[in-house]
Amino acid sequence: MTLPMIPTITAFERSPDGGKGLARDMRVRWALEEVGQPYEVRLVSFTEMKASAHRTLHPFVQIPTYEEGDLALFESGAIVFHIAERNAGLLPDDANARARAITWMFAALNTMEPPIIDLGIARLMEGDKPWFEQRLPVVEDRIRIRLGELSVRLGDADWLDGAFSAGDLLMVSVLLRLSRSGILDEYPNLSAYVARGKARPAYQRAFDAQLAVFTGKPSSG
Ligand SMILES: N[C@@H](CCC(=O)N[C@@H](CS)C(=O)NCC(=O)O)C(=O)O
Repeated sequence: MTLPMIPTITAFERSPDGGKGLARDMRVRWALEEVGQPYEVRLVSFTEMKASAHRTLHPFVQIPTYEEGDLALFESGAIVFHIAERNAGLLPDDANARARAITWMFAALNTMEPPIIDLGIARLMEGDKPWFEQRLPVVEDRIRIRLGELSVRLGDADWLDGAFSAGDLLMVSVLLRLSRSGILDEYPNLSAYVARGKARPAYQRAFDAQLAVFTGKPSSG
């Protein structure tokens, strides 16, 4: 089933990562590309994002948001879930397999993402603190614990539970945030897993579209 109208998402006019796929509209774009749903993007400046019109859409005044008719959603995980529920391709038909895929969506956002975000925050906001060098290994080791466990579970499988699902889409999106840290390289099967995600044509289209916002060049997709 196809969504009845073209949804509009919000994204940064100037993403802090320079359009390298780390802002969270990327995971929503990727999900929309996977299911073949066209979408529109409303770019917002930081000032616009913090203004009252956006606050009506997003109580925490962040991106991404998702509007489809009279439905307005926030939280990238909820948006990806909405897309996956209403379109074929991101959640299995079998009820148990579907529940497991949804479990991986939560695991990506609730278990894996928080320590990874902590590292980003530590680097960005605590780098000048006298205790930064002591805290950094603690933060990194918390990530390593989770990566080690995930690595064991993935083993030599392509995806976390059978076919590619919204669980993989979110997990790869979250792990991508480690790209610049080098930590992911310590887990070759996870590096290969992320590379498999990035190699998907839908990911490539989403990435190109996000990067095009930054470069000003139209995406090829
Ligand atoms: N849990 C939210 C997090 C959203 C979020 O942190 N968005 C970032 C961009 S990736 C943002 O808008 N940051 C600006 C801010 O928080 O002021 C989600 O997954 O959608």
